[in-house]
Amino acid sequence: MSLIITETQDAIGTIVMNHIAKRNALSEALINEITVTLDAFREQGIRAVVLRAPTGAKVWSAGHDISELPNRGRDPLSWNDPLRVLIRAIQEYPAPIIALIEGGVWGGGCEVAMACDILVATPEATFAITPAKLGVPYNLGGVLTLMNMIPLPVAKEMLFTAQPIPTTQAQNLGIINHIKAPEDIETFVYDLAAHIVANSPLSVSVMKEELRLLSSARAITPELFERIQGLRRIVYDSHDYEEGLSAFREKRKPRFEGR
Ligand code: LCV
Repeated sequence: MSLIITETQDAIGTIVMNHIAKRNALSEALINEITVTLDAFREQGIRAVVLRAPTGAKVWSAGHDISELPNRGRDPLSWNDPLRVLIRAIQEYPAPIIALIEGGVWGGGCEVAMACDILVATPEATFAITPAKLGVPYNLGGVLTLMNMIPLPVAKEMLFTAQPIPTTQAQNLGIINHIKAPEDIETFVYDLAAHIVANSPLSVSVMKEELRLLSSARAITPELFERIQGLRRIVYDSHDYEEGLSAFREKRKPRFEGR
């Protein structure tokens, strides 16, 4: 059974993440279906994509599929991790992708939403960045996404507390473009998409790629990179990393010991 629902109409493509039983946890299977669909949309010349959960969803995405995180001793968010593959596929898709957000957005789900070009959310939506809750070492790409989108003190609060922030605060921070009531959000998003597809697709796709390249341009020395990787290894080699995953599996609060 497919984990997504897809539709195309008038050069606008829609991908509905539809793995409700696992709250749209970003499993390799779900991610593969999304990336295969984006490839098909690219072939069809789709000029705007809407990425969403089903209407009225309480959870947009529960983030990385925790059951697929590797055991202690292996980088859980390396280059080839499916979540990183999906984020690059969204960022490199040659047309705008609009996140239509209802419900809670958790962990890597926030990165997927923030990788989209335009975000429109209902008032009830929330956004939580959760590696600290799981004992996971956030990766460089994820940290850079946050640094590009929100002021450092707010990024630190979201990362250190792992607590959700409401849509109003996300809009004040510029994380999301618009807040729309559940009964209005669909019409609004597809009107926005219609404006995009009426414009020059070459001009739009080149500007999207220029913005991606410039916003990811960061001078980083090999020493800096290796220091960061060494710091992250301390985390994913730790007892606490294993404790975070076990606690989720056993549906209990983690007991982190700082080792
Ligand atoms: C696998 C899940 C998940 C899930 N994975 O429903 O950003 S990082 O670095 O942290 C990155 C590593 C990352 O993204 O990590 C994941 C971060 N996500 C979270 O911490 C959210 C974890 N999920 C929850 O807190 C709750 O599931 C929410 C609040 C999303 C929904 O709560 P609700 O009561 O509606 P359940 O918790 O009962 O979940 C329903 C089923 O989905 C599974 C969960 O294990 C349960 O499966 P079973 O029915 O088999 O028990 N599930 C939920 N999230 N991220 N599986």
